[in-house]
Amino acid sequence: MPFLRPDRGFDHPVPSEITPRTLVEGRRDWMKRVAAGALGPSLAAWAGREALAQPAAAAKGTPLPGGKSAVAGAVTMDKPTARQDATSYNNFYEFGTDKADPARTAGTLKTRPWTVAIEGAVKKPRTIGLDDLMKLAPMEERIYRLRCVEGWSMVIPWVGFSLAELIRQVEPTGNAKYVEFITLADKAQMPGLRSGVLDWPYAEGLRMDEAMHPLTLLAFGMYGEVLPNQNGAPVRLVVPWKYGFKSAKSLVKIRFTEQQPGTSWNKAAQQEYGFYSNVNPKVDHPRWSQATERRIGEDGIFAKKRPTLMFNGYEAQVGQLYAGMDLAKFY
Ligand SMILES: Nc1nc2c(c(=O)[nH]1)N[C@H]1C(S)=C(S)[C@@H](COP(=O)(O)O)O[C@H]1N2
Ligand SMILES: [Mo]
Repeated sequence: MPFLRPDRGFDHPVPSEITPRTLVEGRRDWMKRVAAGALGPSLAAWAGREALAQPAAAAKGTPLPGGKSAVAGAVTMDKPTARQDATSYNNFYEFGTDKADPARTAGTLKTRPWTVAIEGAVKKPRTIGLDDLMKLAPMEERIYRLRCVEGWSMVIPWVGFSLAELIRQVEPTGNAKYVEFITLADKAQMPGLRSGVLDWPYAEGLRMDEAMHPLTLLAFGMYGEVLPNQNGAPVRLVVPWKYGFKSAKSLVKIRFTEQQPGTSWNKAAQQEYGFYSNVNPKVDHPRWSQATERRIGEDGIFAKKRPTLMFNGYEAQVGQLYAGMDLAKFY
């Protein structure tokens, strides 16, 4: 991104050196204890459907289990990134531009009460409270690769449901060709807004068919718990075949439009960040190659980088959305 080098690993704590509390350990252990009733009846209930009907206040570490997903490509076999890494090496410029800033400063983000306004070209515009939004469809666990445009990647187990579930309920009109995503911009809660790095509020967009694709996720949790603030609490977008900046955090507005919406990163550096921003090893960023990536926590910063996959490995699922398009032109 304009003020960042593709690899800032040298400036920051090396993620692999942080003692990991892995997803696998943490979650399996938690599920085992729930199954054994060791946490008592009230907590065991959290693991069941009641938890989805009555989401808890978003206290730190609140369990948010997701069921098995039937969506093709929803669960990668790649080893999940340690939770500690995924929650301490973040891009969330509203809380600072250093990778360690969001985990340090996002505690001020107030995630309740929270509403998301749905507006524009829909028959049923409405403002939905977080609790109602969370009940809109069953939560699923999706284990996705996340590829940042800066050249690093992670594997994150999200909890949420397809954005398509929400879109169907608000009934887009024939004029809805694109979807714009607007995130919270509140100076009182977000120290990073004082910097002019980006045009706030952070805004992103998708074409309607991309937004309707079952892999496009509205996420409320990760690692079996509600989202930590630094990862975009209480609700964010996750678009696994696009560079990470398309996955807007802390959403407050979803607007259906006829024209392609502007996006914050495109406005900041048009020749560097296009509207589509599909992960593509053959189309380099003007200032660095996109052919390879460093997997956070796994490879170590001196290890050989791994090849970046077309559409981040989701080509079988999403390739047809771009049939006939010149992806070097529509980057
Ligand atoms: N509102 C907002 N959303 C954002 C960003 C941001 O700065 N502000 N950064 C993006 C970038 S560049 C990436 S790589 C991902 C990082 O998500 P993570 O910290 O949960 O891994 O969030 C994206 N969503
Ligand atoms: Mo990113």
